[in-house]
Amino acid sequence: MDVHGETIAAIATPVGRGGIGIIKISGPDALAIAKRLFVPARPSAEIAARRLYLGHVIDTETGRVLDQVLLSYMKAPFSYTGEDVVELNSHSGHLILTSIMQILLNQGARLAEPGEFTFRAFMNGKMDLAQAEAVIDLIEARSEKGLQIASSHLAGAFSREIEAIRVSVMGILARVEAAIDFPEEEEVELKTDEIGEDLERAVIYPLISLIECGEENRLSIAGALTAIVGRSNTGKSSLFNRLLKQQRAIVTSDPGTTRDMIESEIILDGLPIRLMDTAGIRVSFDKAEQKGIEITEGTILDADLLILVFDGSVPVQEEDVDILERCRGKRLIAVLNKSDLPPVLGKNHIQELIPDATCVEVSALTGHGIEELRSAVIRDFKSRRNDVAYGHLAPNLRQTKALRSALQACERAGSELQKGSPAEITAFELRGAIEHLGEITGQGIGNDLLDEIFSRFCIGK
Ligand SMILES: Nc1nc2c(ncn2[C@@H]2O[C@H](COP(=O)(O)OP(=O)(O)OP(=O)(O)O)[C@@H](O)[C@H]2O)c(=O)[nH]1
Ligand SMILES: [Mg+2]
Repeated sequence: MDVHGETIAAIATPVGRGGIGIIKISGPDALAIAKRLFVPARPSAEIAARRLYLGHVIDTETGRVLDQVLLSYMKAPFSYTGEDVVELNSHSGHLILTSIMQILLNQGARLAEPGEFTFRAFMNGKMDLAQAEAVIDLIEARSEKGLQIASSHLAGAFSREIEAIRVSVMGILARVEAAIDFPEEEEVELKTDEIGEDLERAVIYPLISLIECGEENRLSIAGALTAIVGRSNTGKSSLFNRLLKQQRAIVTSDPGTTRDMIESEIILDGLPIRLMDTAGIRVSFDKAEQKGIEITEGTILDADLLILVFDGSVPVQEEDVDILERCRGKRLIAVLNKSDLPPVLGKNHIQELIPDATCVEVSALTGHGIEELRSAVIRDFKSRRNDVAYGHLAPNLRQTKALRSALQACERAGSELQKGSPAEITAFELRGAIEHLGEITGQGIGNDLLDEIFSRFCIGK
């Protein structure tokens, strides 16, 4: 993305019919372009910043009135992008919005690329990269917790934390460099123990906490991946439909019904859960089913939690044990389904197979035990949330990678220091850590990476 003093425009509200639609224009010619199609209701009005003007948008070619609108103007640098910004609030219909957009483009604006408004805000120093990324998280937040985290990142809480750590590393680096530059002076002599302790307390420990927080809070933001797995015909799809409270997956009495994985979202106690219904694992010669089984195997590895379904009305079969083996090492809840039928399998049988797993008896057919299953899922996710130091912060994957690199550099710096290696080596590692921390807020970051980050945005943001 390149900002060449061009003026960009985009529809900022979702496509579809609604009360109000907003078109945003940003760049040096924003006001001049808007004025060509905007006719104020009070003709004498000069357009001042931060006021709302009622008027009409006209088709510049025919002079025909297109819509009644409200216009607002935010003068650079006091706007979202830091440039001159004009917003037009029109009625919201696909045709009216695209007609206004077309006129703006004819008058010299360029269609904004995805995320270009936020990109410009970043380039103009209105926000750093971590804050820009929080804009996407805010838009995509699916739970109360996710929203809280995104808004505190947007407000700069995460960036301030990173900056504080970076300043600590710079302070330590200055002490190490002083010892390199003035080796004879006693007061700048390298106090290895003291520096090592400071590094541990003010840098390494906070970095580890932040990384852990990312893990903890990722579930709140991205949604916890919960897969319903088991032998075919145990009632996985029926259970999936029950949990969703809708008939989403096809249920039949034939084994091998589900082939494609089906995903849907439910919110349990404020936590977004990405619930998956999978193909039952069994030996199959059907190509589509085999593919489905392969996908199930991958899903088992990725899932944060497995709901392993047994048919309680028949004895445990070889295929049940086979699936269980694939689930070893994963967090799982065992479900004994079909409790409406005469029981053959009991909780004690499951306990023998999987000693530490929670086991719930349900009937996907009647709904018996479903509430208990919901509670077991909630309990499982709640038990993972420890009291973390930065409960309102959560680095994303990119940020976590940079945090890890910074942490490793600092750990190496610490051990070189302890070994009594030349101070230059410690200094080198600390400089590396400073760079990695800078990547998080966007200092010295390459264009490719910027493009990749901003391409995740929608047009108009
Ligand atoms: N009696 C009874 N039947 C059930 C229950 N749950 C599912 N079934 C029946 O079991 C059969 C299989 O159900 P599905 O939900 O399709 O099972 P599945 O595990 O998704 O099967 P595949 O997709 O083939 O792996 C259907 O005939 C369901 O009506 C239950 O709780 N009680
Ligand atoms: Mg199924």
